[in-house]
Amino acid sequence: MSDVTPPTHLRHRIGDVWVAPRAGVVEIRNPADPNELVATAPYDDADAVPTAIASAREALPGWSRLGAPSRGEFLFRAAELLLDRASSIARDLTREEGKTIGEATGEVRRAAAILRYFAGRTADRIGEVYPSAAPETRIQTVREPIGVVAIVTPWNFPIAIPTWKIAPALAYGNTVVFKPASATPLTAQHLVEALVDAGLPAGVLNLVHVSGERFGRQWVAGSGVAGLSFTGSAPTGRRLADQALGSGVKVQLELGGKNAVVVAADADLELAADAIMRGAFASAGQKCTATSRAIAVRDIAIPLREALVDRVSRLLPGNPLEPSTNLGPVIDLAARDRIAALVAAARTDGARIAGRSTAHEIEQIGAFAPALVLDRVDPGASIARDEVFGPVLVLLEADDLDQAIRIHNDVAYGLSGSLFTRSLANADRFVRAARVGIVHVNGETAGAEPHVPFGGMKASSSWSREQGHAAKDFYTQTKTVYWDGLADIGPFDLG
Ligand code: UN1
Repeated sequence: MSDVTPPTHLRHRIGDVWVAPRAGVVEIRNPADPNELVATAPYDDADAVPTAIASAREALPGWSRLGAPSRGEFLFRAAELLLDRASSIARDLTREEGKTIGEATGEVRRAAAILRYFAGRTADRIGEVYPSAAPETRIQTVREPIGVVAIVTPWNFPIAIPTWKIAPALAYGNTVVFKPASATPLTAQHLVEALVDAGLPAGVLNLVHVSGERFGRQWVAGSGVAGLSFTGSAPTGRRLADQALGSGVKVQLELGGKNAVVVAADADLELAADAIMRGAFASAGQKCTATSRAIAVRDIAIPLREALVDRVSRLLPGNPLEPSTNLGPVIDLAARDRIAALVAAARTDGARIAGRSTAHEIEQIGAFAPALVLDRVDPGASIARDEVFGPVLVLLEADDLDQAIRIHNDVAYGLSGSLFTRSLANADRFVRAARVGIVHVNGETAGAEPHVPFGGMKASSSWSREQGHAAKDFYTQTKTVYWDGLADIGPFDLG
């Protein structure tokens, strides 16, 4: 399967130059075939973070002063460029991250849609006018940028998530230091190239390829960064947030999930089984919105298990560049081993593998984890409570809908959840009781449209939401203007 495409040697983007590595590089290998070197990227350059922040600060006055719709033009152009380049970017995304080519292509198109959405938002109102108790005063609010924003993103959506942070940051007049996941620097570079090629002024968007550890040490130290938007693991997010809050930085976190689909006794079984499969096994389960638990009300538990066991056996691991492949690898061999250890521990605690994907020799070469359906799992066991971030679905049973909702809510996370039912009363009960930021009725737990808020409750987020109009709340601050001492223009004719 090895590919003849030569590796790309990646650079930082700081100000208006692409900066070569000074302190060695990290090798990015294709998770489906680790013999293939996809890219090399800088990893430990001491200067990259401070110089990128300085460059973003320098660019801030000019960028924030531009008329917002003029900023939108850059985003519209970048969207066009991503679409023009969609097939080659998607190919690199798959070679780097491992998701199937269909999913990768969809993700690049999604990034273009997000850019367009936020480009359009630059023509929205930026404030409001209020009356005052005093007749000679009128009060106005104006949204202003917050300043330099640090954007730290995960590898599992290596273009969509950076775009849904960078696009609103830029649209609302901020400048950016972007630190992508160390595992997916090539896709990050494609996004930055599209924005640079769209004509973005120097320093408005800076890209640093550094380890999380170096970034963690350097980003906040006396730097003048105003905001941090982070999506990734809970421990890293909490650590960065602690540093940020100690320095007065505005923070937004999107962390893990342990999302469940509840299947009521009156559900459309086929619809539910198909949605659970997509939610659990697309992107090899590596989404914070993935379905990792299916909670069936007793009467439907056995038919649901049979439907899922049948469907999972039809998943076949393969080269994710082949359009027919329906199960790609996980991100790397360490992730494969970590997932295998979690499954082994669950089995020691009594879980049973009820069904799995079909074995294939490619599993010997690449970082493939089998798609698994586990049953006989105790709702209190780690595999039923902690995020796996891999293709593992846990089946749980409940006596009735109320108990199912209790199990649904009884985890630390609260990102997304779904109920399958034909009853409006059941759906209404679930929608109100679910302690999650995103609720689906008769749909899969993953997926997010760009024009509505995205985010979780409890340990999944830091109260704020991303995308849609919610993005404005994070990437702007409000100035309240009292226009005092206005002239009394005297009586005038209202007729
Ligand atoms: C989706 O479900 O399409 O990291 C997006 C993640 C989430 C994004 C999910 N923040 O998986």
